[in-house]
Amino acid sequence: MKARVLSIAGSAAQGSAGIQADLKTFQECDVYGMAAITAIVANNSKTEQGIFIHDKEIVRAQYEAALEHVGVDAIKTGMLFSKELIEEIATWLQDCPAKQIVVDPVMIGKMGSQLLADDAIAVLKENLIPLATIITPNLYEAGKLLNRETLIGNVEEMEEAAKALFQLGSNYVLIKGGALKDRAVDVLYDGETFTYYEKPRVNTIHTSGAGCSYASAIAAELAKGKTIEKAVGLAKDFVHAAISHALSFGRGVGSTNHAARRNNE
Ligand code: PXL
Repeated sequence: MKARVLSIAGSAAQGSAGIQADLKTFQECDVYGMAAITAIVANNSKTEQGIFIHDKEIVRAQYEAALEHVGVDAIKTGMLFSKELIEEIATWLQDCPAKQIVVDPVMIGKMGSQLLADDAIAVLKENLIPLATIITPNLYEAGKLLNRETLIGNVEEMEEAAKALFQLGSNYVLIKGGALKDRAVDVLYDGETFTYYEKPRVNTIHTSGAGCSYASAIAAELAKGKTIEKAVGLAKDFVHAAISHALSFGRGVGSTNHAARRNNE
């Protein structure tokens, strides 16, 4: 049977991030993609109110429909926004049939949208992260989860942070170093050993959706039965290609290019 992956995340109307990025990634990774949409993000430069959070009943209905009609091998979570939604989703995931759960602890979008409420960090840490196979914070998110005052700035600090985050209860921690000054290196920790994933830094501002796509590609590879170490490597290659061939639409931050690996192989 085709591997099945469900994303529980927000819709990013501009198409680069969120559910849109997740589904494009699932397709490129040749898994069957599904979506339970937690919120609609429709920010633009002229409006103040562009974020609409779904009630938990709306998210639950989608989750149950996906599981009943198709079933699921892996779940990826992205923008969950509220304490209430995270508490609710954690109760479903406690006894869900997915063998792999990828939690991307998104907090702020590339365009500055707030994707996680300030009072939701505690339940993310206490209720959801312990259920995760792997969590995929960037440097900023890792720092926030650990109440760090200063930004994580080098590989040694990433290792330290990965050890501390591992205590929250996921099986693996992947800290993404995309925001490091000199190297684009990511650090995977399994409680014993570190694995490093490094690619040359790509000089572009058009990286919207990179984090969503990375976590989704990991979920897709896990659903197909790859080990974590292999899944992260394949996902890193996918996202590196997507950033190397990023798309600009002539204004602001452009999109990662999900078709890049396929078009440039
Ligand atoms: O890139 C993070 C992200 C995740 N989810 C949604 C988003 C964004 C960024 O804009 O809109 C829904």
